[in-house]
Amino acid sequence: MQATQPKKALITGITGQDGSYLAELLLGKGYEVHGIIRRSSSFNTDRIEHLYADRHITGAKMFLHYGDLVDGMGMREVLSRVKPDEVYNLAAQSHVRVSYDQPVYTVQADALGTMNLLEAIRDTGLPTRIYQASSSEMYGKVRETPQTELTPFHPRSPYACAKVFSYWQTVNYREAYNMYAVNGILFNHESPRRGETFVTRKITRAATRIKEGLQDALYMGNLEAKRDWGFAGDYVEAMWLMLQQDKPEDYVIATGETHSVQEFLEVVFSQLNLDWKQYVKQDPKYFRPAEVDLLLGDATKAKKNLGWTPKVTFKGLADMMVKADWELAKRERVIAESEGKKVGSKR
Ligand code: NDP
Ligand code: GDR
Repeated sequence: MQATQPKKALITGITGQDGSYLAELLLGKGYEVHGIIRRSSSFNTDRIEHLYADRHITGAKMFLHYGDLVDGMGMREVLSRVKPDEVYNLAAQSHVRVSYDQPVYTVQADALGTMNLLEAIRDTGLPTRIYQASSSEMYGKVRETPQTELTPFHPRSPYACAKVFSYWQTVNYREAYNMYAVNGILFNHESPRRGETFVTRKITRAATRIKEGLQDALYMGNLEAKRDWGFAGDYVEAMWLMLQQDKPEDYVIATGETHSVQEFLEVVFSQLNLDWKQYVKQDPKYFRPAEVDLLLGDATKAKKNLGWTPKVTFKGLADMMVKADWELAKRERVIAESEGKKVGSKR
């Protein structure tokens, strides 16, 4: 009897926060995982280093391919070579503030990049399923709270406009070509692997470094914005579930709780027995030309159809991130001391 072939998944953005958790999840389920990585002059594979096995070793299950979403020809070439069962399009210039500095590039990667991928899949003629990383940022200037799959979009940044374009192209390829193409409208999700310039990680890095005497102040933007923050590890499971259904549909993924940036500051600094007001200063540089004031998602549909619910709470998430970053700060302190650098006293 012939052994069944493992399912093949292709992840764009595998080196990012979500890509690394998703690769871990799929490898655990026995998938052969392929990832697109960008050529970079310094290593950009830190988050997936622990998953990588030399391809010459028997049993290696993860393979990396150089590529860029902006390069449509390259995407076609990888798609037709790998022939994946499932594609997870997680690659993006994902920073909202940066999208104001690099609007055209953001649109090239986050909007046209998705088109390149959808077209490449259509070209192969294979029944490949695709997950598109849509975002709660698409709701922008919110028309109703909580936000559901039916809430209208009002994007407030070049990033969000690009994501709205990709959302509708995904819907259109589903309707026009009968492709299994779905949008996960994910609300903010964080982890110890979150990029260091996103607000939660910026706070946990700074607070723990302040605790270890490595920095004195934290410069921030708008502290009043409210977000529905969940744990990335929980959210990648929802991505996978969305591609395992009989019918392709779009889903909101959220915790159903909202908290302000200031509340996140309070929780994190108090875990370290510090008073955030003594260290946090505001810098206009971190304010956005247009802000998204309040996000709160309703994931009832995901709960009902996918059986998905978040496991990690707001407090649990902050604890997890503080713990990981405190370890990191302690190691940084040891290195700084061994190099004879001046470090402050422990607070
Ligand atoms: P990250 O910023 O951590 O990761 C982005 C990934 O995309 C990285 O692997 C990056 O590569 C890659 N990338 C960027 N531009 C290109 C390009 N032109 N071609 C190929 N690869 C590229 O994002 P997250 O993991 O947090 O998010 C994953 C996706 O989900 C993104 O599309 C994001 O917009 C979306 N999203 C995220 C949410 C969140 O709260 N995290 C919520 C809703 C949606 P490199 O390492 O080389 O920079
Ligand atoms: P967001 O996440 O824009 O929601 O996009 P981010 O963590 O960058 O900002 C959240 C809120 O915090 C406010 N803020 C600051 N933000 C940053 N980065 N730095 C600061 O110093 C600061 N001070 C206050 C912001 O103004 C904002 O209101 C994230 C990304 O992952 C997107 O890719 C994703 O689509 C959405 O989440 C859902």
